[in-house]
Amino acid sequence: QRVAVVGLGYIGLPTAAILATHGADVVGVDVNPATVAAVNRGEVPFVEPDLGTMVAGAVAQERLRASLVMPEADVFIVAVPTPFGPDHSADLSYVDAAADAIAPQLRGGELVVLESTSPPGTTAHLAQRILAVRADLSLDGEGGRPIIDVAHCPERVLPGRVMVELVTNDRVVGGLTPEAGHRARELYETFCQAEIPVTDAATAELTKLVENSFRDVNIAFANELAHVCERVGVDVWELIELANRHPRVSILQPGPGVGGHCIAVDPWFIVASAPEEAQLIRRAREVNDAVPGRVVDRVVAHADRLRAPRIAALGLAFKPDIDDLRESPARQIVASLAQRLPHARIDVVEPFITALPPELVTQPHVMLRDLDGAVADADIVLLLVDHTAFVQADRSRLGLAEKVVVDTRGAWRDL
Ligand code: SAJ
Repeated sequence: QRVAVVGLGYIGLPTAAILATHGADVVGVDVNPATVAAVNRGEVPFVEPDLGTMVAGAVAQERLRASLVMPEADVFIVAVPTPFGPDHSADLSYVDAAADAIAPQLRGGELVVLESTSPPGTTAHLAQRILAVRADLSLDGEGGRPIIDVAHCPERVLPGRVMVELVTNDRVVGGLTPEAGHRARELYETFCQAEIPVTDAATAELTKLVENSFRDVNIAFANELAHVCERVGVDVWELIELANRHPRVSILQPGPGVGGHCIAVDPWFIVASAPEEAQLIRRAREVNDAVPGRVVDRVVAHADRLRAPRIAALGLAFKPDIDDLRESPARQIVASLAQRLPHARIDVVEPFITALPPELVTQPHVMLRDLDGAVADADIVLLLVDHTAFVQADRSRLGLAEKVVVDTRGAWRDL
C-alpha cells in the first residue's frame, strides 16, 4: 500500500524507513527542503544508530522517497512536533497544518494515523479539522458518505535505540472507531513484533502522556531525595542503592535536571487537561525544573572562594552518549554559570559536538576543549552528563583528587 509519512524527524523518518523495508510504498513529506533533499540522497540528517543503512537501502530500492508536496496515499501517518507554548499548553499548529495538507488528497477509504505525542482529544480534533473542509466524507459512513479511518498510535521509542524499539516495544493503538483502531493495528503489525492492544483514541493519547509522567514523577522523587540528603548529610547514591535492595522499591537516579523534548514536556499536557486534579504531576515538573538552578548555586558557592576560578564542565547533551542538546539541563547550567561568573573561565567538554551552541559560542570566557586539557587547568570539575568517556576515564590520571568535584550524576562516587 501507499503510505505518506508527514514529518521526517526523529520519529517520522525511522517509521517511514521501516515501513518501506516491510513492503509499503512510502513517501516522506517534510516542509524543510534540506531534509527532503538529504533523504532523497539516502542520507539521514541526525544521529540514530542503524537508521542510515535502512534509509539508504529503502531509497536505493525506490520504496522510499521524500517530497515537499503531500501525495495521494492509502495511509497517512502524522509525526510532526507538538511543542508547548509559554503557558505550557500544547501548540497544535503543526498537527493542524498536516490535517490541512492531507484533507484535499482524500477520496474516502483512507487511514489517517496521528503518531505525535498529543493532549487528550487531539485525534478527534484532527478528524474534525479534516471533516470541516471535507463534508463529503465521514468517520462512520453516516448518510452514505465514504469513510475515513482516524486513529492514534503514539510513538514510544527511546532515542538511541529507535530501530530496535520500533520492532520490540508494544504499541498502543486508539481508534476514533473500533474499525479504525483495528486497521491501524494491521499497519503496525507489518513491522512491530510485539503486542498491539487496541483502545479508543483518548485512552491511547493519555497512555503515552502517563508513561512519560510516570518517569518524570519518579525522577522528581530521586531529585527530592538528593536535596533531602544534602540537608541531612547522607550520600544519596548509597541511600538509593540500599533502598533498591527491597524487592518492591526501584528508585530512579537523581541528576542535574530532566531534559529532552518528551519527559520534560508531556506531563504539562496532562496538567493542562486537568489542572485541578493533576497536582503531583505538576509538582514533579516543578521539582525537576528547580534542579539546574541548585547545581548552579553549588558551583557558584565554590567559585566565590577563588579569585579567578577555572571550571571544567563535562557534558552538554541531555543524556549519555548522544549528540542531542535539546532542552538539556547541562546546557542550561553552563549558560547560567557563564552569566553569573563573568570572571571565571569555563572549559566545556562535549565529545559529541564540534562547536558550542549559539548562546555559548558568543561568550569569550567559555571554550570547547578536550577532557584532559580542561580538567588539568580546572579548579572545579563539574560532571553534568555520564558519557561513557567520562565515567570510564582514568581518574587518577586526571588528578581529580586535587580538584573540587561536583558530580551531578553520581558517576564518580567512589572517589
Ligand atoms: N533521567 C534522570 N534520572 C533517571 C533517568 C533519566 O535524571 O533515572 C533524565 C535523563 O538524564 C534525561 C531525562 O531524564 O535528561 C530523560 O531521559 P530518558 O532516558 O528517561 O527518556 P527520553 O526523553 O530519552 O525518552 C523518553 C522515553 N520514555 C520512557 O522511558 C517512559 C521513551 O520511551 C519515549 O519514547 C520518549 O521519552 C518520547 O519520545 O516520548
